[in-house]
Amino acid sequence: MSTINQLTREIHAKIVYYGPGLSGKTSTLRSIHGSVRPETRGQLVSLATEGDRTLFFDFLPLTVEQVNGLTLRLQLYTVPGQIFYEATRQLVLNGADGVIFVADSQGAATDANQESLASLERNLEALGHDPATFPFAYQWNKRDLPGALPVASLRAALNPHGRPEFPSVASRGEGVMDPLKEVTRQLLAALRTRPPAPQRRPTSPGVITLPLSSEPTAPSPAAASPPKPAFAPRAATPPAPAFADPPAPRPAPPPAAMPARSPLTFTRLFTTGNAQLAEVERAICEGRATTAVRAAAQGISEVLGGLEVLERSDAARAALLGLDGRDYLKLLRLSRLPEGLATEADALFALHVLVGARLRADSI
Ligand SMILES: Nc1nc2c(ncn2[C@@H]2O[C@H](COP(=O)(O)OP(=O)(O)O)[C@@H](O)[C@H]2O)c(=O)[nH]1
Ligand SMILES: [Mg+2]
Repeated sequence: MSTINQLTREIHAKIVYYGPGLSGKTSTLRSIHGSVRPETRGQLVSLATEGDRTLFFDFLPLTVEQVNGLTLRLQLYTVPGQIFYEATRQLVLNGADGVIFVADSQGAATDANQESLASLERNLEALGHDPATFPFAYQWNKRDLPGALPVASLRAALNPHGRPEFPSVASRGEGVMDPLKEVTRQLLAALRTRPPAPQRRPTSPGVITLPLSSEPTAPSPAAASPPKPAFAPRAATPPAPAFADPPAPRPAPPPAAMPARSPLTFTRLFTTGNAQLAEVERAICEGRATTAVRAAAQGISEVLGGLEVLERSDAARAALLGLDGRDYLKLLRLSRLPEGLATEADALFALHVLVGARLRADSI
């Protein structure tokens, strides 16, 4: 889910490259990394790759352009293609604002393309996205190979609704920017035209969350709604309301039921696992900043450890969860400060990171 940080004037959005194994997703990120100006890109991180195969995911942070004085920061992810990594794909897709489907153009890959597209549709629906409006483009890759099918055949098999599509030769860096520009255009258009949705959860301080696309909602039972056409063109369906069936507002407790001086606490956001959070808050109130920072780092570690994914390292899990890498690294640094050196601001920052991580983990 994209966010606008009013303090830093930045829009953050996540774009996921989806497709079968070996279709060219990692090559696409490598080519993008190699073709943009160094100052606009971060490090390309490929996690646990074995030879040519991406076992977990690749990640590339990119600063694309200035929009109305706001800096657009994109996070590009790829998913692992192999069938048995479905859980990792779901996690990577969580919070995505747009998807580029990288198809292998070769005739032999037809089944794999179709299976991967079906998996994408399933996972987007499970996240509550409306395929008709979700920012999306196809990248027909490996156009250079003699076994490549005509684009018309790929379109007939994979793009019945005429969503935007682009040919590419990712290994030579050809055509990789066009689908990225197109999906970025779609998600910015969604940002301009959609009013902010009612907030269902409090967000981190200083961060406004906007529904760039249909916002992920809790998975709904498939039987409850009729199947929707995958990636139907925008014009074919009327714009769906952001929340077709808005949840009833939570009734406020009667004032008499509130303790006279109820302390403000984030633990009310969560029904379980509050010990660490309460410890951070208590330490802040008592002026024990170092304890608060260390307890928050411990809390984050517990959140990451609780994720049901194959990744072992906390850093990989933090990236999957969508934690801001700089925040995460800063918290780790603060937690290693000698006793007495952390400030109240450090402790409040640590609390903010922990609450953000808990909210993200809760939304999975
Ligand atoms: N001929 C050709 N090979 C490609 C192209 N894109 C990727 N490859 C090759 O296909 C293999 C798999 O690519 P990779 O990017 O790792 O696929 P991924 O599994 O989707 O990440 C690698 O050997 C690439 O060099 C392309 O456009 N043309
Ligand atoms: Mg790969």
